[in-house]
Amino acid sequence: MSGMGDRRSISLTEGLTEMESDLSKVYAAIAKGAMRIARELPFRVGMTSSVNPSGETQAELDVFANDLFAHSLIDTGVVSEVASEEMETPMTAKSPSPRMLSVAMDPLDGSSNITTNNPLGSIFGIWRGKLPQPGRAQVAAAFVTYGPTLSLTLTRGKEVDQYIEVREGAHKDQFVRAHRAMRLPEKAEVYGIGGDRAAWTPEVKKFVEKLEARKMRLRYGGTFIGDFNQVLKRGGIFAYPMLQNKPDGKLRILYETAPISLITEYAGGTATDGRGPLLDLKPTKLAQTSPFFVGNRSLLDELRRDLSTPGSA
Ligand code: FDP
Repeated sequence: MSGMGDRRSISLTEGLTEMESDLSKVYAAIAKGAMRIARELPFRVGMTSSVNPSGETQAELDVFANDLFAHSLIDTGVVSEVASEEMETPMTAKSPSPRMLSVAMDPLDGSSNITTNNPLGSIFGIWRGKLPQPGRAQVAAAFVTYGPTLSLTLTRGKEVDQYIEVREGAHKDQFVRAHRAMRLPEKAEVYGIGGDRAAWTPEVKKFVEKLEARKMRLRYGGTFIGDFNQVLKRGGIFAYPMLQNKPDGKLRILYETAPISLITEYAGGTATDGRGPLLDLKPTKLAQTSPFFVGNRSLLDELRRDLSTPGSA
């Protein structure tokens, strides 16, 4: 992975010139929205009385982030459809066309962390044409972390770059490239597995016991994006597996796991639902969930072997 800062600081505006113009407009809208949300965060920590399509009570910030991103993405003029974890039906452009881009997003990942001041995120998968489509068909993907720093990680061709917001100096209030062509480190350091341990399948339980025996570091903060970002930087595995009472796990394919799987593959890692590549799943519903495991190839190969030999993992 490249170190902090290229020799000369590259701003996001410069980085976007290396991309197709419709995609650069989408990334610019995401960057602008992310900065706005980061500034609003301290003032919007309440809950609303409404629920999202998955039945979860919406936080004020969920609604704010959803409206902001959905409108600004449609306003780029290159996006025909925005599907979101927070909307029952997608928002569409006035004159949609199959050649235009479609965005599936989780506008605010990890809402339960709002009140505790832990990291939050936003996730975006970008396709051409109507959704749902398999993750493999994505033209690009991006995620934002709202943490000690505001970062924007995005695919550029088949590479992954990470930008951070600069708070002083010549690039004040701009995103500047901190990492170009990121790669997952070979050494796997951290792991974070969601769901009730008692509800894990015996194979998942035994796999995790092996990670523990190797003294890998447990990192589970309750925001998928925050936890995944640690895997991207430190190597390891994040999972929200199949549970005894929830065989399809919790995380949504289009809004959450497909975009992160694309980013992971471009950074040299891989992701699976426990049966095959996550990116090859063909969701038929926008909010469809699946079991999810993402991280270093070597660990995921090991997991695949353990999952395919039930009881003897
Ligand atoms: P949240 O419910 O707070 O929105 O997207 C769902 C998600 O957060 C992920 O960000 C997170 O990894 C996971 O759920 C946490 O679920 P658990 O509370 O079951 O651990």
